[in-house]
Amino acid sequence: MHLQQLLQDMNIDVDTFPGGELEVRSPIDGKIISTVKAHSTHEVSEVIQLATEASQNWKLVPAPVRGELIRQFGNTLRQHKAALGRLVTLECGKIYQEGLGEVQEMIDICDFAQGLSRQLYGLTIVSERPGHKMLELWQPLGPVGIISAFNFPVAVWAWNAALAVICGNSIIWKPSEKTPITALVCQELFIRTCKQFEQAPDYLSQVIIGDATIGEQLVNDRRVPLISATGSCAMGKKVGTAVASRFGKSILELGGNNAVIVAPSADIDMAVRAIVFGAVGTAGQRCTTTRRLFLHASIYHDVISKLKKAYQSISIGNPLDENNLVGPLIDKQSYDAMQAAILKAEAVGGKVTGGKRVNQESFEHAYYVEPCLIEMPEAEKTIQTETFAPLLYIYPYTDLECAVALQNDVPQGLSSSIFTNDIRESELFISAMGSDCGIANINIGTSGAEIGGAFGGEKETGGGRESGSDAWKNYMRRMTSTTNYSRDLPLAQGIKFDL
Ligand code: UN1
Repeated sequence: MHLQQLLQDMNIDVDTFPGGELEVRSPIDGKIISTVKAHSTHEVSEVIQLATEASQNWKLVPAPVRGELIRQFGNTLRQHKAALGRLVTLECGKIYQEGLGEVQEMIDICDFAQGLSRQLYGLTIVSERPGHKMLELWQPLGPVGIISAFNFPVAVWAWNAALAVICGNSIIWKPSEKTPITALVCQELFIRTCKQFEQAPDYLSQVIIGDATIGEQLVNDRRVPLISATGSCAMGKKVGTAVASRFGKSILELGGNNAVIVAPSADIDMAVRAIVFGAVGTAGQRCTTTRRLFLHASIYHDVISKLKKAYQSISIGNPLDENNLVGPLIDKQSYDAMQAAILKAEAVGGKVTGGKRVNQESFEHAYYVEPCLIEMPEAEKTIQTETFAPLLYIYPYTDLECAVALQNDVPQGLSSSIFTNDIRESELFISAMGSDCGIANINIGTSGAEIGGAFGGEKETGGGRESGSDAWKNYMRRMTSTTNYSRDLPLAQGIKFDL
């Protein structure tokens, strides 16, 4: 699959991207597919200036008209879904079905955002003073910086971009340096849509390419009131503190350490399917990947043997081949981290099944691995770190409240799920005594969230919410306005101040 062909399929001129010093490799075979030019510090500053000017114009366009642009962008994506899905696969290595799923997620958020563009509702609030009324209004922010990770190279940008744009902001995208081509292509498709749309100002959307220093520059610039960042907890800590130190706003969507609990009453076959998809999908490289499994002692062996059987049937290989369910890891660094985690688990008595490198002869410079199950000794403290690889740590439990406590006993708080047919257990799980995560599912796995809900998690996951529900409010500033329509000037709190 050649990059040139995919670009042609989307009517993108190959010369649109001048080559440069940054090499882009496909994890499918580890070979260079293109080079791209990184932005200089001066250029990034210029981009921010242009974004500031664009936002001044865009915020004057009525929100439903802004929504119309996003509707049209959704249609552009529909037109190129297959080619863009393939490009996602080529650049980040997820299987083609998942590449298509990612583009579908972009289309869905466009529809959602367009609907929202007529529903950016404020409030009317009764006043304690006669002849007064209060309003809560929502206003655009300005340029929004979006930092995205390699594992969802297009969908996470779209969640942020679609909402930020209908809310009246301009956008600046800093994609992962591992996946800049998908970003440049999405930008091209967005610009193409803007060109047909009279009210869209130039530079409404821009992309900056480069390493972490470019990201830091964006994060530290006061002209960018909101930074939405997706990535590791370590990255988020830096971004969050830097933005806070200049009193900017941030939306952080960071690491997870997501668990599934399987209770005695669960539909075991359903649970196994969900666990396998959650643990091995995207080769374990989703922030929502299932990383820990708590199995009730009464069903422990049954589930383990079914999991082992399922794991054996998983075909691993070229993600463009639709027979394969698991593609490569992103790079060697990721493979090394996985192997180190396996050794660490073995050292404390973990029983490891799988985890070995495969297809090395056909893909010398690519890293395909068997997904790995690790049965952990009961006494061992639940694993605290997220390794971005298909590793599933399994623990037995006897008491549900203890299992929930163990599930919560990690620094991260993104996604969680329980498989049970006992209403007492499922209600406990989503009660104040239950899961402490941003996402808590019942009889559904930890990954594959729909765009309609607010997406994000607690604790070191960063606390941000993106995508559905009222996440749009993060992309606007809240204004409280009190109007006096009386002939007096009564003060609040009954204060007398007579001149
Ligand atoms: C991510 O891995 O950063 O819920 C996002 C899911 C996807 C999004 C994952 N809809 O798995």
